[in-house]
Amino acid sequence: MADAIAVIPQPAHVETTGDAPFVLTETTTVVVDGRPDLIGIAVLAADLLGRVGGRAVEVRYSENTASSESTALGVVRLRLVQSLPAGDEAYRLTARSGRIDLEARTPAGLVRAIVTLRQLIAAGPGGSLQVPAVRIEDAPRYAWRGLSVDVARHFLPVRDLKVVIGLMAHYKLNVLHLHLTDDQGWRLHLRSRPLLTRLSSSTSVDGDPGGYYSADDYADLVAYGAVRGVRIVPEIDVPGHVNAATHAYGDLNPTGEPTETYTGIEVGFSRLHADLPATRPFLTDVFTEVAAMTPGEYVHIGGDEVLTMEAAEYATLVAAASAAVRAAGKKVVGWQEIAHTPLEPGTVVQYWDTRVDPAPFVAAAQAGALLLMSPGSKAYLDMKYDATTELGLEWAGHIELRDAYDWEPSTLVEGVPAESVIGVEAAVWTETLRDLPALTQMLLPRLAAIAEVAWSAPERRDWDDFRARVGRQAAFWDRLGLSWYASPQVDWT
Ligand code: TNX
Repeated sequence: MADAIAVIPQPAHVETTGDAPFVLTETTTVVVDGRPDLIGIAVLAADLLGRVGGRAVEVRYSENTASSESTALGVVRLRLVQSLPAGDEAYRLTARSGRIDLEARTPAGLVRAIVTLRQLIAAGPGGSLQVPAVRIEDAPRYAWRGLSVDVARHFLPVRDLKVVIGLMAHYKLNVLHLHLTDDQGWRLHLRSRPLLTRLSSSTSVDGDPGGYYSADDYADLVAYGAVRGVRIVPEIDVPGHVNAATHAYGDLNPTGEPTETYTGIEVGFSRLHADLPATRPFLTDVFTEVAAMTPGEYVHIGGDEVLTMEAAEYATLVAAASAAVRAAGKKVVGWQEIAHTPLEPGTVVQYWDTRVDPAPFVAAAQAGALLLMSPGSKAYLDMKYDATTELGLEWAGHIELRDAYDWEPSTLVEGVPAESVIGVEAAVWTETLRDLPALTQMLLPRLAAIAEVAWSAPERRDWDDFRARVGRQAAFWDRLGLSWYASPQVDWT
């Protein structure tokens, strides 16, 4: 029975009880208290279970079903309880014949329980579907478990991003970081700055088609993520990577003229100017509006790869962007390079460039910054798997599945205080990835590895065990019609 349990990421505590399994039948019903914040989750659970079973699963609200609950076989009961260990995403799952209990302190915890349940469903005798009798208690290691997606180099429509959000939720990731702007395109419509999308959204790398999210599209993504326990962190990348902005608003340039569109893949050439009168109003407008559209706590200001600017001007512009974000009531996230500037305590600094001296990054942590770990050589899922991989880049090396799995976020950078690390984020840059199949080919299977690094306690992680579990994910990806990479490190079943 134990090998029927192949959950990714590995839960904190799993105990098989040896009882008869729970069998999914046409009477399997999701039962939940009729609280408004639980209805969406119950519908999600019924939807996910129904898809696995190939037939609709009903939802019942418990005040109407007190009697049927005790008699009906096949109840999946969702409940909020206060008795679990602290942590918004902790949950308990108890499965036995006729009844499964999913308990958590918050709706987000119930979502984690639901995807664990979904992963436990396996083929039983006679074509049945069953869940082994098991008791699971689980909670994440890190509060921030993210994926950064570059929708600027190539645009991904909302329907494709929803597939990505679904995959993230399936592996208990909880932050979708959207890299919304870069030299090649501006992907979010802002009422305060309409020319950004009007003039700079139709371009992409290599002359491919562009696109942008309307305010309604963005709200739709936020809502789709919220039901699945995935929050959106929008990134507006400044003061470099801004050619889409300087193309739309010529007053951001010393000449006063718009820059040309850019569809190549060089980095580091575009920039804002601290001494131009248009610059600060631009930062204020953009960050204020993006913050207002975003219910989550964080807004990302970018800050990476500004190769043509003096340190003092860079620091001035990072401070101006940060001030606009804070004035709008949000916390600041920025790439590693912002560690070269004075930071307010609590600023999140995202480590990525494994080629440079990490001393400023370590110093920022010692001065009160929080660290998000996205090491290019482990977590950059746009890196090729090996020399034969058709798509992707190579500047941080090749990343096979085991490379993405076998690393420890708290000790990767020497001298970092372990308690400063708030989480782990994978990143996928899209210079060479022009659509969803290309994207998932790079994400799968490595996203599952990063998810386990972020969720599971170090003593619960084991490469050979992960290898066996991930081998059983292929059927799920195939069922969703997703393209994925058949790593030779895994026996795919
Ligand atoms: C570095 S990571 C970049 C991106 C590129 C990526 C390609 C970071 C903060 N900047 O602009 O797309 O490498 O792997």
